[in-house]
Amino acid sequence: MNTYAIIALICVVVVLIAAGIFIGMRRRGNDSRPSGQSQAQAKSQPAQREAEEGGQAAQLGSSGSDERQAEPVQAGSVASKAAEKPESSSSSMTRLKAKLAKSPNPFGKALFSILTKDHLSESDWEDVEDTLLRADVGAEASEQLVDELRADARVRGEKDPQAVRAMLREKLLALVDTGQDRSLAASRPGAAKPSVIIMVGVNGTGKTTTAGKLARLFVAEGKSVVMGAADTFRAAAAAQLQTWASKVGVQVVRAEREGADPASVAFEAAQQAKESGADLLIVDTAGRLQNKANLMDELGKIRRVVEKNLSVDEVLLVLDATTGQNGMVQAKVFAEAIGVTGIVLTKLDGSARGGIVVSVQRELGVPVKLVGLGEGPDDLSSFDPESFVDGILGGE
Ligand SMILES: Nc1nc2c(ncn2[C@@H]2O[C@H](COP(=O)(O)OP(=O)(O)OP(=O)(O)O)[C@@H](O)[C@H]2O)c(=O)[nH]1
Ligand SMILES: [Mg+2]
Repeated sequence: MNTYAIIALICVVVVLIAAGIFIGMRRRGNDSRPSGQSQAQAKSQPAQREAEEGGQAAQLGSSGSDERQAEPVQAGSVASKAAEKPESSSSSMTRLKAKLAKSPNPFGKALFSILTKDHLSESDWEDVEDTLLRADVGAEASEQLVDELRADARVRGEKDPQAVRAMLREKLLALVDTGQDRSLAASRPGAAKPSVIIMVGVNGTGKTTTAGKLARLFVAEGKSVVMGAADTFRAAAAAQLQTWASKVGVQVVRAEREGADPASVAFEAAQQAKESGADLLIVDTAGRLQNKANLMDELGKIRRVVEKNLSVDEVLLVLDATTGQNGMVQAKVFAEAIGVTGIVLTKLDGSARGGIVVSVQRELGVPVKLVGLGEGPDDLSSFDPESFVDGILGGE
């Protein structure tokens, strides 16, 4: 091989080596980026997420459109917000029983301190009666309790404070009446489906708030609820109900304009509750003064139109515990206008006059079924006479 051939061969080898190095460097550069496969995955993951989100959005969209069909106004707010999980009824009962037992109307405590005196004078007995009257127990019941206490040999002879307390507790329990059925018709075995609850009362007693709290309680029990905003007096009233309902994913049937006929909303709500097979229909009504005859007639009409589709199981009269004996006058007129099956005593958390429980039950012959113990969403409790009496007796 001559010199030229050797040089040519070396040049070829050098070129081949250089080409090899160049290709190797390109490979390494490529390895620092995703391989063909991982690039595809990196692309496919967001694509998959998009697809999933798209699917969820589509699902929300479809339920939103269901809501829109059922409830043309503000339907989106029900469907698009995640529903809150209300407190379970057993946990709220324990919490609220404790709250009720700490109620700020310890008139029983005042009675107790009089009754444990060494010698009870006439003026002491007058103090006992005054204490009962101030707590809104009502004249008739107060007199009866004083007579019973005076006649009771144990009071005259008993000096042990614990025994006096136990006796007083027993008498107050009898006055509050432990024998009544305080359950809501909707919660009884074999309840109608849908069961109907209509909320009534004068202005500002807590009807809408209680309707909202009640809906939460039923949702917590796994029941399906439809609400009817038959307070068409102010647009804000339906919006207020809608806010409560949206939090727990409940459908509200409401009028599209302020001033619409409340009975027609109630009729529509009953029809929708029936068609959708809901467990419950809760109808909120506008506050009204009991002396406005036309407004009281309107309540009767609301009841009658609902009854074209469903039977009305429960009419709850919502009374503000702080209004005292005025509440009694209201209660009677409402009972005549629409029939009342139970009383909700609201704002008991801020009232020193828990005795209204006794007077209203006596006056109407219907039990206090629920008590409002605050503005919080889960501050509604079934009325428990024992916790209530412990509350009015105050701590040991
Ligand atoms: N402290 C306390 N406040 C309550 C309770 N129940 C309701 N409220 C408050 O009372 C006010 C009136 O409540 P609403 O539910 O709007 O009363 P309403 O009866 O629907 O009023 P109208 O529809 O205007 O007649 C609100 O500020 C509620 O938060 C309760 O049990 N305790
Ligand atoms: Mg209201």
